[in-house]
Amino acid sequence: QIPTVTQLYASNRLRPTSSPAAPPNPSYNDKISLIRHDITKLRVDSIVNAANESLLGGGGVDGAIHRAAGPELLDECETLGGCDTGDAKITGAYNLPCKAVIHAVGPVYFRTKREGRHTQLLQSCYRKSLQLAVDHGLKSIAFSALSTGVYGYPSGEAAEAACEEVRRFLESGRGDGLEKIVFCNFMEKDERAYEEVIPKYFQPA
Ligand code: AR6
Repeated sequence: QIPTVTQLYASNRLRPTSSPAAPPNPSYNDKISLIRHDITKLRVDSIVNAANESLLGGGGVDGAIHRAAGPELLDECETLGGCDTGDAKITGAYNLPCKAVIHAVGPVYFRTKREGRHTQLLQSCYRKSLQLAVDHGLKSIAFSALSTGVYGYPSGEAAEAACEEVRRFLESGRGDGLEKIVFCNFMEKDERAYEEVIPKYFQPA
């Protein structure tokens, strides 16, 4: 089971912050979850891969997803013609326990920060991925910590951008069809970052 924000407050794993960025909305707290896990093992409708513009695989979570899904995933990715940074494309999940894989291309931190586009591009990945899930009738979506590995995005800044965009998406009503949005981290530093940032956007009632 993947604990929701509501449950994480109840168990004291999340603590309220003194500097909230948005008013509390308890209905969101039942939709948002945080877990430290191998994303390829999650039984959710969709998982979000941290891909590159070629969509032809790579290391990190991308490599893990392609290995677990099997070679047919690459066959399908080859038909997609790549993907721009900040955008996302959806494929089947093949041997994975989820139903679909959303491949998002996060920004390379140092290059895009120089141009002042890093936040906007990372948030675009979250928004496009959420919209793809909604458009395909998928009820749950688990995000890997996009850009925080090889692409060098600092964990805290990435968690902030992600939570802000997810909150905005839910607030606009576009996420009404979604039942579960999971932040799936692999490294302790990323999970810590989410434990600090989530309370700013998803507060206890
Ligand atoms: N499950 C969940 N998260 C994972 C897993 C896993 N099995 N393995 C790693 N992570 P990265 P990026 C986390 O480097 O920074 C690839 O080569 C990891 O700890 O995979 O967006 C692509 O092909 C980190 O927090 O992606 C691109 O070329 C997060 O996944 C490039 O890397 C993302 O780290 C993309 O770089």
